[in-house]
Amino acid sequence: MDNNYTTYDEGLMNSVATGRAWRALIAYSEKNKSVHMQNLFARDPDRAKRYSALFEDIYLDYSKNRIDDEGMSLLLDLAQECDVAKGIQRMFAGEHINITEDRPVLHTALRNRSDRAVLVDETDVMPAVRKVLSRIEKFSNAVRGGRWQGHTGKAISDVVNIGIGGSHLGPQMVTEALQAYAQSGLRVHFVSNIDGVDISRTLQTVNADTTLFIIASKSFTTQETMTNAHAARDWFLQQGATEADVARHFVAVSTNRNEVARFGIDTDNMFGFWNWVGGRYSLWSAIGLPIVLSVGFARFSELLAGAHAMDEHFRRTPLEQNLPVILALLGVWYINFLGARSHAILPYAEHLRWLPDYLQQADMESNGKQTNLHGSFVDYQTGPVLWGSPGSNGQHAYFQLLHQGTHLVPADFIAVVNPSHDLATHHELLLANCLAQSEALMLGRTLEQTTEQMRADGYDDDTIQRLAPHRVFDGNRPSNTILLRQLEPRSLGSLLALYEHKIFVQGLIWDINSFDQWGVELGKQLASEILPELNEGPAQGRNTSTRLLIEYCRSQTDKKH
Ligand code: G6Q
Repeated sequence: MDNNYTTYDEGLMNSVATGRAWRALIAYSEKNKSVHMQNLFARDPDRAKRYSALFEDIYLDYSKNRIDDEGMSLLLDLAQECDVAKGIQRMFAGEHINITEDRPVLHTALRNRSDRAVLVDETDVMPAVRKVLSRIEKFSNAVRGGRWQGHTGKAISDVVNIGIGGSHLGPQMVTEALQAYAQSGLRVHFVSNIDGVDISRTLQTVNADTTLFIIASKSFTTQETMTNAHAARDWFLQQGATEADVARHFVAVSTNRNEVARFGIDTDNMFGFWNWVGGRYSLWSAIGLPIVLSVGFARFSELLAGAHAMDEHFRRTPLEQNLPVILALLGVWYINFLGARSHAILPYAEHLRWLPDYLQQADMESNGKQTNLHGSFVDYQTGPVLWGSPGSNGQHAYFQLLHQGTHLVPADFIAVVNPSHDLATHHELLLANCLAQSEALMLGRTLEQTTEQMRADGYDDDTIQRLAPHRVFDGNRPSNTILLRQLEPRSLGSLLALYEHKIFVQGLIWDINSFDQWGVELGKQLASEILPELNEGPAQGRNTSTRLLIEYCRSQTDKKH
């Protein structure tokens, strides 16, 4: 589709939903929506061989999806019609594809391991990227080696990263994921919430003279981060340190040198990045500093290399074999043609416990959009509600709905073949559960099978008749399974880049800008208006609901401070 329409009405008329491929998919979905995956496997016993791929140490099985070759080829037609291949090239070429902020989108440059230049407005950004990486390497080696010392001459034992959103979720998730590679003796903490509980309970566990604070904020003006950063500095000074000691204990990661200096951090201790790195895509930049401090620069480089390998796959592989494209199209299939509204991320790996939170931001902030690139409201669904938590815990909680609920919830099961611990039985149980769940979701259990099973278990006919319907699973519930041979920096880097690009491809299909986040603005603006009203009372014209809530808070506040 040639996206050169410019007005609101033209945008609507040229909606992807009016295109040939979209209409063909609607017709296909009407014909095929009740086809059971069991039949797809029966018709095509080798299906899983064709609907799977190996990318280095990552095995992706997408055979448990409600789609056949005809459906896949129609989805690929849709990708062609939306010019996905051109969209990918435009991103790597540094075009200003973030049109509402007039910026290129080049987090891929941060992990570019090749000799290729990456041009932003005709300037190669790679020398600057390498320079920051080399400063990070030096600094992290000094901290980890005990040469960077606190103001009393002791080595650093604790790192506290203060940041929120994109300056928090990625580093926290990767640091946890790579715990097996962490340097013992250096603890890394993360503080993000404006709820004072977060910073105060963290400060209770550290000593001022051996703690390094990283203030991570692209803008260095984010209310939550700056409030927590000031609280940390006040606490630090109350512990007997002086203003002059701040430089040994506070470093900044930011794009805003002036604000960093204004806060009182020596700009020699600032690690920069650039406005072409979106917050939720920034863990590959200096925002990854806590990761480097935890696992060391060499491991961080492997993470970058893994992501780069996926970038190369993404930009060079034909659409039909391109893993991010395949995952994106399957997601579009469920959302736009089978009515799914959410997508579950189910890592069967405790070390990946923050992955759902991280992907929640990556996906929902990127594709939770209602306006297309031409300013029209879209007339189709866009990004799903993304949610999840580590297995097997979820099996004892919300899996009931996944198996027998009325919603269609496609899921990604993510597991690691070789664990980082010696508890072999635990790990086999974990893996068996993961594989069993996706199979159960796919197969289900018919009334006849249930009846037969209950009869074999010795139930009488009355009980069978009464209970069997409750024990039926209709199955046909789709999932992808992603197996990492091992949870190591390289495979993790590839996995994360796989999801980043999946999200981007979906944005291309939905004709939206995946790289801005205007939806978070209004709440922020209202919070600053309401803040003084908590003391002074609600402003004239405030709606009754918020007015009464403010008044209730005011009337019930204990006046102890
Ligand atoms: C991410 C968003 C958002 C951002 C935070 C923190 O893409 O832009 O989550 O990362 O609001 O912003 P700062 O890094 O500027 O503090």
